[in-house]
Amino acid sequence: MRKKIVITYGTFDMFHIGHLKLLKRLKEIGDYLIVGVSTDEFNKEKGKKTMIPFEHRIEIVKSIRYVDKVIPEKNWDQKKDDILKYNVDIFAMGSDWEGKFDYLRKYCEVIYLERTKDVSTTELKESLLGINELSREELLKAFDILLELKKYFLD
Ligand code: C2G
Repeated sequence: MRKKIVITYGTFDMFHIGHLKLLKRLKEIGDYLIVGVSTDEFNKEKGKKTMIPFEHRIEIVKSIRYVDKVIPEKNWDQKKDDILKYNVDIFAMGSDWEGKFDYLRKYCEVIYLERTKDVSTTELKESLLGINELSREELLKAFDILLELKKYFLD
């Protein structure tokens, strides 16, 4: 029986449980999962700043047990060609993209799966930056105390 082929696309920056759950669910839906990973150049076009370079992001996605094939996602328009080239049965994205790719229904089934709540690359980045901010403030406070101590004991 012919394998049911599923395709999805994404940046997969700072790979997290939301990405993993999506890929896991997609592999449960089909038999063969292709993932298009956005190149750094395409992310610039998407206006998306990534922490992790493309070569690392695609390597990580390739090593996920649910993923059978990875391809670079270089532009918005390659989806139709990819769907035809790889005989894709289902195009799937997380629900934040609901409706955005319905035009692909001409070529294959299009589904949108519920996004995993409370986790996103943006939140991860903000919490990391938050820690960074905190340490800068803490450092400045510590320097002030050290200066006071120096004045008191050494001057
Ligand atoms: N996702 C999810 N749950 C999250 C975060 C992301 O289900 N908490 C899903 C998104 O809906 C998307 C996939 O994981 O289907 C990859 O997310 P991103 O890396 O943020 O992808 P994005 O930058 O939205 O690029 O042409 C399509 C674009 O390349 C999608």
